[in-house]
Amino acid sequence: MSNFVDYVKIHCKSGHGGAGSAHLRREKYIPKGGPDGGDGGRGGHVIMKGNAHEWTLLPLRFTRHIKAERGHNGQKNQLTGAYGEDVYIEVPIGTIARNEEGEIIAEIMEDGQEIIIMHGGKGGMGNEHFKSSTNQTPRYAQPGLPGEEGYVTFELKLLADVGLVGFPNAGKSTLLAAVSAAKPKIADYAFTTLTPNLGIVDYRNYKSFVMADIPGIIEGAAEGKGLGHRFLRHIERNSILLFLIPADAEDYYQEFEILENELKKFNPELLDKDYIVSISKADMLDEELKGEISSKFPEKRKPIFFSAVTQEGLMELKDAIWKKLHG
Ligand SMILES: Nc1nc2c(ncn2[C@@H]2O[C@H](COP(=O)(O)OP(=O)(O)OP(=O)(O)O)[C@@H](O)[C@H]2O)c(=O)[nH]1
Ligand SMILES: [Mg+2]
Repeated sequence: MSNFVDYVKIHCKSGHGGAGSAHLRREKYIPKGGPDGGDGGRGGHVIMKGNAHEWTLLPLRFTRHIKAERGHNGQKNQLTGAYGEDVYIEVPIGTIARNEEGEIIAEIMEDGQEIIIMHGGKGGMGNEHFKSSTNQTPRYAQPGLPGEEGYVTFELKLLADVGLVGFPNAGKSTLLAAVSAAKPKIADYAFTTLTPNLGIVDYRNYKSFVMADIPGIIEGAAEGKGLGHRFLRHIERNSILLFLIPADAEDYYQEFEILENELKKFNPELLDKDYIVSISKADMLDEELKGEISSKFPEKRKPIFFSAVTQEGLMELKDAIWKKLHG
């Protein structure tokens, strides 16, 4: 799978309501024609709709404006104006929409689900409604009401089974590339990965799970340092986390604690998830060093050593992930 567009901002506008009609009936043989102006139609809504066949927000990437149709005006003979046509924004399941204040206004949970994110303006009432004993021929009708308008941000959180957490250069993308068909960019500089990548990992006997490679997290990420903050939210929904500490780390346990701390600061619930600790690039270590590193971690956090380059430990890693996912 390719890169993930996870976030688009679109200016949305629902339709203005159609105006009511102020028409007065005038017919040859009816001397005093009364008001017969119909109501204006409602403006079109802007509707967000779940589509299980979409996996990314990519189709919306170049959409800047979305506008629903204006309601049609009321007409004579008490004809109500037609509704403005609604516009649908089709999104993958799990997409949320936020208003300009950043508040969540909608979340799509299932296929076909529709949520109106901007209501079309109400149509105005025709003059017929304003007829009274003192005014039999009102020449007044209501205008339609304006629709709503503003920027809406659509955001898709990755729905992955396991999320990779590590400093830049820890080898996250290399691992994803080694265990799935994904082809993330790999390089020996920090922040190679700028947007998350997803890959499907085949496991014994035609089973599989989804792994998400996200940009590296650095100290201070929760406060907005580096890219971390923007992407930490991608792991909110991953069911388990895999921490990667590279074999060339300066202080293995400290690096693990920094990562843990950033996640906790961002959202303490993240650490309620099950997680696995691993040491990547294990081809750089001999058995003695492995023993030494292992001894630095508490019993229930003993790391799994693996190398994406030599494939050492990959099966053990997958077994451990599967066990956490499916007990
Ligand atoms: N020796 C060795 N080198 C590795 C291994 N895995 C990754 N590397 C190297 O480590 C460097 C960083 O790898 P990436 O996979 O790009 O690291 P990342 O964690 O995705 O980095 P960011 O995207 O910047 O967060 C690259 O030069 C890789 O070739 C491994 O198993 N063994
Ligand atoms: Mg990467």
